[in-house]
Amino acid sequence: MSALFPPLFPALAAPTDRPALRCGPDSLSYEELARAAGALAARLAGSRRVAVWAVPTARTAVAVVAALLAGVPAVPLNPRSGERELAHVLGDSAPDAVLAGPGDALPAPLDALPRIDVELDGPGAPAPEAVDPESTALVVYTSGTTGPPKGVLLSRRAVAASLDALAEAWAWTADDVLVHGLPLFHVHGLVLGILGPLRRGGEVRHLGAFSAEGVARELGGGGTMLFGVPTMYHRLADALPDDPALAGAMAGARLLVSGSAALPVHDHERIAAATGRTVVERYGMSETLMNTSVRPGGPPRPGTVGTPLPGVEVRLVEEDGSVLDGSDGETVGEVQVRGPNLFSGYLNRPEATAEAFDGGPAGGWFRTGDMAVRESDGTIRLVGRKATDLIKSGGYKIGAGEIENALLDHPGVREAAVTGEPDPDLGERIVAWVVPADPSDPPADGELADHVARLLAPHKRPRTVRLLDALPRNDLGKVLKKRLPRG
Ligand code: MCA
Ligand code: AMP
Repeated sequence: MSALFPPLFPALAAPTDRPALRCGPDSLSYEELARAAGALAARLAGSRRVAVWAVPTARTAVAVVAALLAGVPAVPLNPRSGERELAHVLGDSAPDAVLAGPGDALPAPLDALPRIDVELDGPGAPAPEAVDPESTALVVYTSGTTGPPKGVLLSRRAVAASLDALAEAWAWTADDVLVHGLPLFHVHGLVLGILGPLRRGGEVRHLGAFSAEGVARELGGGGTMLFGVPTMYHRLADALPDDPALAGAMAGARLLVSGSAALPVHDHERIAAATGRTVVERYGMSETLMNTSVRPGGPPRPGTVGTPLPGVEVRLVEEDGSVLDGSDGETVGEVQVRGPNLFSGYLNRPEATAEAFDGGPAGGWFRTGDMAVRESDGTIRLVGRKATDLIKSGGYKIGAGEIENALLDHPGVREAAVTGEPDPDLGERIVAWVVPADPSDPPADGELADHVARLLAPHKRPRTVRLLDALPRNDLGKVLKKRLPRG
């Protein structure tokens, strides 16, 4: 059976005392990880689906690995989820239990679920991993333009295929030591940042929280690779001129990788000037895992996301449905993707799943909604998104509609529209345009941000609130966001 279904983590099948992961005060070798995750996997056997309280700790990694060993789909929860977002994710995914560290305080909606404490030691022998590759490994929630976030079903096949394609493109091996400080409830931090090194049999050092000091310490102390979102590289670029230790550590790394949003050319240049190193950009999505990457060692291509990864087909499709065959660097088309890296569908959303593919989820092309051109050498350059109501802030994808609905639930708000504006640190910042219920007594500074953070999540809070007498609308009453005054 295991010959038919190769394990996701070969290094856990025959574990050694090589380091596997380190996060804050906790570190685990492959033997220790196999014992801890094996013991927990045995307790999960027979569960339909489990939630994981995805704080940035070693216990989160143990919990997810245990679920994967047991063949039980894991739903990582943002530990900063507000009450509405958490209720939605729990209602939609209906987990049997929540896995959390013994010391973690869980909010009330989780009281209704059995809690399973994640321990870092355990007697367990590694669970035999013989699970159908098409079965769901993870359910990751991601925002759309309207409505609450959708659960993306990621199969074991997709996870394995995408991580192996990256390994080939980046020559990523068991000798690599990955450093990052990404959140563990999205694809970037969890799939690439935790499952990636563990699949290779290498090491991951998670910073707990991102900081330039942490990057300097861990990259300077044996780290070989760094993963981050552009906001993190922007902050590193700011710190570099006054921090020779950071510059030395980054200069010594084998690979610096940025993704989740575009890294501005100016930040590429600042990092290259201070470290002599080029940041490699790769392009992915929760639904597709990784699609393209600039190849290390090849010519630096700031502003592009490189060429398709092994096994991934990428095409650009024009408005009228015709497939672009040229590479003139000018004609814009929607990026559509096909390959073993694709998700299996949205949980409980057959219509949204069908709409997302040209040709259906089985073997069809996934419509990313990203717009791009193809350069003469085949590299893809992303130039925008089809939906203006999707905002990328700090590398998080955030739907304007979700925030507008939350704002409209505040008693001080009569009308609301949300847009993204360029921001040098976050890429885009969320701006709320609000018509107050009582113009003589509008909501106080910070009140609407707190309200959105409490209902949804802090990263979805508006960073700027602009008060208006009325929103610009067309004859049918639709808000014309393009007519909002520039800030
Ligand atoms: C501030 N805070 C609040 C409020 N205001 N909390 C509650 N209510 C408020 N009104 C708190 C925050 O929780 C946080 O607490 C602190 O103040 C700072 O928050 P914030 O300003 O949001 O953080 P930041 O410093 O701006 O964060 C920047 C960041 C972050 C670290 C770059 O945006 C980040 O981690 N981004 C990564 C996103 C990511 O991984 N995306 C991948 C998805 P405290 O200080 O205690 O934390 S994309 C993906 O997966 C695809 C596949 C791909 O291609 O990668
Ligand atoms: P998410 O749904 O949160 O996984 O975000 C996926 C989106 O992030 C993609 O559709 C792109 O718009 C964006 N993205 C990811 N990587 C890059 C990149 N290297 N450059 C520009 N945009 C990116």
